[in-house]
Amino acid sequence: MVNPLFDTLFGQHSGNDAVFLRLGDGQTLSYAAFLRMAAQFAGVLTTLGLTAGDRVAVQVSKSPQALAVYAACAQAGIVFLPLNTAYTPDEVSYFVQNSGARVLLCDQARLDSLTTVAKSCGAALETMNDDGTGSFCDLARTHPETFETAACTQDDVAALLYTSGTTGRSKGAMLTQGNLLSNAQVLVDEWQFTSHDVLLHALPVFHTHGLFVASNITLLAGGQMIFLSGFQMDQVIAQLPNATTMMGVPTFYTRLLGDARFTKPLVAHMRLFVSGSAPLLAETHARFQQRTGCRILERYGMTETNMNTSNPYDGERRAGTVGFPLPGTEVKITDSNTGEILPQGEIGEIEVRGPNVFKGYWQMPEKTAEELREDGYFITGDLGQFDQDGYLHIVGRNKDLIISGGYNIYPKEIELLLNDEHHVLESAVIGVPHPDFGETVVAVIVAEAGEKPDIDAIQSNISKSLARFKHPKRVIIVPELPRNTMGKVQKKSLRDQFATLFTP
Ligand code: MCA
Ligand code: AMP
Repeated sequence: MVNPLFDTLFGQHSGNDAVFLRLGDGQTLSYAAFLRMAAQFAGVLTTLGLTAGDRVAVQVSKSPQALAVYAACAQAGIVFLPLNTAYTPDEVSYFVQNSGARVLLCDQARLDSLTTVAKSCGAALETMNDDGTGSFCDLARTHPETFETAACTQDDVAALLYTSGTTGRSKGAMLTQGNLLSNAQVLVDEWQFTSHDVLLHALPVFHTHGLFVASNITLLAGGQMIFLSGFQMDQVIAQLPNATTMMGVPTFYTRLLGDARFTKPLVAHMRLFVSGSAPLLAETHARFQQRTGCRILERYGMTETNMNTSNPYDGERRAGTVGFPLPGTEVKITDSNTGEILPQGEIGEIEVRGPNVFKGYWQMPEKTAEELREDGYFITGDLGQFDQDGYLHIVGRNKDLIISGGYNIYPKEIELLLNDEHHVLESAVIGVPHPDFGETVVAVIVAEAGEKPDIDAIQSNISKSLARFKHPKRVIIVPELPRNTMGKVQKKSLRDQFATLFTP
């Protein structure tokens, strides 16, 4: 095989006129047409001077073209670096600079704000809009619809996905062809995907869930995706009758349960609903079953590892658990201090090892060594325990992380900005329960003696640097932060104090 990822996921469909993508407006795109577009994109990237191993940063709205850039990168051996469309130019600047991306692709609407970023990072800036227009797409039309697939090995890096850290800045997780492929193969088998499946795809395609889990599985199985630009309730309700499966973050399912049109007859034909990226409350699981008769299948993954565990397709899907280790993936629960394996039933650090586990962080050997053991186990930062039947329960986090609507938010990043604000002495950013997003961001600040920080000004300053989903939904001034005897801020105490800000 010349290029395992491309040949297995994409190349197998060459000349296949079957439908791959169904769009919200009723248009369809065949596998063959998708591959012709990808070949043209690979041609453009090569003409722009990129060769195997180079990075292309992509901050574009969801569209078939956006997904075809991923295919083009795979075909040309180029490293795909997708970016959340909510990121501000400040945030994008870091990713482009850190990765050394030679090309930055963006929507026309962001061209002005990203011109300086691209220039200062030495990257070529091209545009790609979700309607197929833009400078990159124009260039593509001048290229042949075939491209000679670059030779790659399973160990070659296929994608660089940035994930924030509890200290300092984001780290680029290097995912190899083998990481992506092995996980897709396991999940197709475990979740019984076939060419008859039609996946309702309302997730973004810049994170593991929508990009790799959903798309790679469909590609491997040769099925179809109803490819919506995002989670818009009317469209989801309208398209559910045409789908056989759906994947989502818990917010999708709580929102569906809040809509009276979401009924048992509407989804009676559906064979599978998958949830992940954030904890699905056992209560949501139960309400979903009551409403639809279906039990959601919850699984557990990370950017660095793809999917690690899953509830069974056949067999009991146990609410409040993330199921069993996937075939080929080992999961152990260890003592956070000693790294020793703990007896069954005890709570400890979740560590995982397998072909799904990433190669390391881009140009950060020390960070890699801190989290990826020499024997291949990755220390996830999640706390869990196995029950008597072998189901994994995630019971907490050993990392200071907030997950809002499936997006990860690292408090440290926000605290650093808050601490620089006028009249702010110090701050603590916490996640509190939220009915829609699961958790949401609250900033607790202490004012300098005798001063009164201007909260509106603080919010406005933060919005210049950070993506909207990271903005504190509330900024609260307190006289002092709770600390333990060692002087460490007790975030648990703050979380308890503000637990009911958004929920009764
Ligand atoms: C949008 N907003 C958010 C979020 N999304 N705020 C906090 N958290 C969010 N997740 C902001 C908007 O900017 C807007 O701000 C306001 O909230 C309401 O927007 P709304 O239109 O309701 O939101 P939406 O566009 O419907 O988006 C909500 C969403 C979306 C559909 C839940 O966030 C989403 O698609 N999440 C999926 C994330 C995902 O794919 N995660 C997988 C990561 P304002 O109105 O104030 O301007 S991969 C991963 O975690 C691992 C590997 C795994 O296991 O899968
Ligand atoms: P990310 O960095 O976006 O890859 O997010 C990975 C994190 O999401 C994990 O370390 C977990 O904390 C969390 N996560 C993913 N799936 C689940 C799940 N089913 N239940 C609880 N947490 C989850």
